[in-house]
Amino acid sequence: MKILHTSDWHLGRALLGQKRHAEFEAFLDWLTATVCNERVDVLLVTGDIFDSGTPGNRDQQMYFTFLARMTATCCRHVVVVAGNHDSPSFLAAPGDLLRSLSIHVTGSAGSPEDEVLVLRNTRNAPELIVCAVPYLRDRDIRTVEAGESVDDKERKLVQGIRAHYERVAALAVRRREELAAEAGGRLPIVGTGHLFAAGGKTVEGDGVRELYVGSLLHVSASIFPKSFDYLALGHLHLPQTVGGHEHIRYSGSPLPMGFGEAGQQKSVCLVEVAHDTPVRVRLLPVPVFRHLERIRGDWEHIARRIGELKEAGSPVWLEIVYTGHAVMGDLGRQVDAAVSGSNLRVCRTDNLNARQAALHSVHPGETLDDLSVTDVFRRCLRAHNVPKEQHAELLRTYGEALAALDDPQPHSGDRV
Ligand SMILES: [Mn+2]
Repeated sequence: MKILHTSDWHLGRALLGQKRHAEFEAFLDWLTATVCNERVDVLLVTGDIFDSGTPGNRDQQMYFTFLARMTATCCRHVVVVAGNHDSPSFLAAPGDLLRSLSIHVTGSAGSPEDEVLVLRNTRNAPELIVCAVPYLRDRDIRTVEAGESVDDKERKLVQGIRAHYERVAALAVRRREELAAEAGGRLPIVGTGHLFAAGGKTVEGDGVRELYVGSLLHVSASIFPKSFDYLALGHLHLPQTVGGHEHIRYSGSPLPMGFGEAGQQKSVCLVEVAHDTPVRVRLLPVPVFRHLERIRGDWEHIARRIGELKEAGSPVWLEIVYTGHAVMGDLGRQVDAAVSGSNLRVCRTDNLNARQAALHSVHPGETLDDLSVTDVFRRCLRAHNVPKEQHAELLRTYGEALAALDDPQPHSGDRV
């Protein structure tokens, strides 16, 4: 039996204000084709289907259209669990309707009976048990007591998560025993989850949000039941195993969520389970639907790279991070001029030089009152490592700005 595990679609998420509908649609088309080509029997989507608890109409349409297309493929069952970005009640609202199409949705944690699914083949024989555990919210697993410390809170959260998995796994094992004769062998058990496992890798700007307010809770792989043949996790956006276990995995997000992830290979997990052999996992690389690139460096480097990309003619989305020493007050305009006439799109320019702290260089015992405004400006130039040859010109311009401020005659318009 073949299971395809994916998570963290974040339908509706924009990238620095740029809508990404075309990419999401391309991904769902690719996923549909992959399910057919690989003859997938079960699809698991382990949380963060939507980026928001109140997804837009177009995002909802994309999701339901995809599910409708799944019912017309070889894929017999779809299991969807909510992540921390999803609204549990929104996701679960069409649950009864979807169940009639063999699409199982778990919004929030409830009784183990609701989460332990027995999936049956076309001959109505049991073929797989899925423990469809969603993101476990604080209120679902922990009772709050007055005066508890942060440590108490974390300990109770971990205990709550462990206890929930133990209860669900115990029921799954019981079901397996009950169904052994009917199934004609040992039924595989697959679990799901949406949480931060200890040792997990993230990258800056990948949009992974803290799970429990005021707590950096990471759970160790040891809390997961040994009876799971495979555990399909969501939440982290880089594909990875947990604690060196091949059968405990994050599929990762199919699209890079930020420029920090640009160039990372994205994938979904194709899991083959059989009655008596260990699972086999193959990563299927997700094609790049939109090239993202961060260009970081001095102006010479930025201009050269923009030139190369222009020549290649590919429609890349760019983030420009200027780190040069020379002051570039008009970075935005320079970048616009460099990309004009191409199909490059600049999503953000960041001038690190201009942002870097200017007033680090106050000496001990010295206050701003001891310095003239021109002294402060000179120190800014030094703190930014502005080349000496630019100083005279910058001091003169600064002097003009000061003179304008001292001028009692208001200039045309407002000065605020
Ligand atoms: Mn996520």
